[in-house]
Amino acid sequence: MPAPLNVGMIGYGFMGRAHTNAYLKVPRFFPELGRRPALKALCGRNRERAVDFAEQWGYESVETDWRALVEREDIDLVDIGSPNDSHREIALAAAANGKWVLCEKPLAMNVAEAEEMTAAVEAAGVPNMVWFNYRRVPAVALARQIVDEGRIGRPFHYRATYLQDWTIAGDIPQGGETLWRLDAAVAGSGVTGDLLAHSIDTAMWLNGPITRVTADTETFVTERVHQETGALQPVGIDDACMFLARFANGSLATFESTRYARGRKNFSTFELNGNDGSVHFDLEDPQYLDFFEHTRPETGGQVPGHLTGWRRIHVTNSEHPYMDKWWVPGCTIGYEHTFINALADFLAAAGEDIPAQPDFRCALQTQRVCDAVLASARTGEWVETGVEL
Ligand code: SOE
Repeated sequence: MPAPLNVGMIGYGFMGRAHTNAYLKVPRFFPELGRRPALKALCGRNRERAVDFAEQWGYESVETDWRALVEREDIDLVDIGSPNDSHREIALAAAANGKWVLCEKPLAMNVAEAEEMTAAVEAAGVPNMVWFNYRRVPAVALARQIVDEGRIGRPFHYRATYLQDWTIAGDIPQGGETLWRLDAAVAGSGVTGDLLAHSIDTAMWLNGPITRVTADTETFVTERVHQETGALQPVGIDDACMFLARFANGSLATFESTRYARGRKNFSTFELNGNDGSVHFDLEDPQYLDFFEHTRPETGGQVPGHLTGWRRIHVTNSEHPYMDKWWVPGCTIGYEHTFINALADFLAAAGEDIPAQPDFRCALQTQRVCDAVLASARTGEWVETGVEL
């Protein structure tokens, strides 16, 4: 029996739960992966809440200082599920201590931090990955398979939206444990880092590097009470962001994100249109992938005109990505499974000693696009992203 992989989880919020659930489930659904995660320690600043969380989810011990956690010899893997402004320092210390490092998205507050973190894990030679979980929606992975199989052909257009509506009310405060995503000092940015980072990661995974962008952002509520100080403070995040982009492969893109789209809860979509076909995905209907087939790469022949039409693929067959690990055809999986699938990919790659994707270097490219978007929104100019080609 291989040695357990001792996990030190930092953070007991939304992501602490999502990641912990993945550690618990992965050995049951991916039993071939060898090292089974063991919930060794949970780290959170508030001891009482950390103890409650540890008891509820089955962690063996509790730390309230992440520095103690990353130095513990009985920890193999450090998972950073704490707010964005803590990622850099924890990742550097974890890598220096030889730990495997998993980090919640976005990787960092900005490119400079992301570069430092990437250099640190690479110098330490430790397995690393960023939790861009939406790649692991089976329908999104199927889109990638369709691209790889040459069914899209020459790509022309990519279109992404990521819409939510939970910050419209002006009396929602900013900051503190629950609303740090609205505090620029902790989050780094608003929808650009929080939502568009997902869209950009998926876009570059499907359609290659984004080379240049031009963007505009808006902050609709400009002052909010800060939960920690009780004072009315300026809001520094982007509430909405839209940008145009060019991919290295010559295709054009539009991206739009906001937290002010009344009625949209976690509405993330993309569409890729190519010469030979198109794919469309909607995260609020995640078990489906829409595919339009024009040309068959197998024969090079066109689908007869009277038979063309969008095909709605219910992505639950055992032939579909990840689905042989889950239920019988027709039975769907959901949000939490994307984290389990991601963890399975990470463990499989680590077992073979190859980089799991998206690793820190890959997430650094997404960070480059995010920073270029924010820079463009400030200047109104097109900005080169500097993404590695
Ligand atoms: C923001 O509301 C948020 O929780 C993001 O932080 C997550 O990454 C996204 O998956 C769901 O929405």
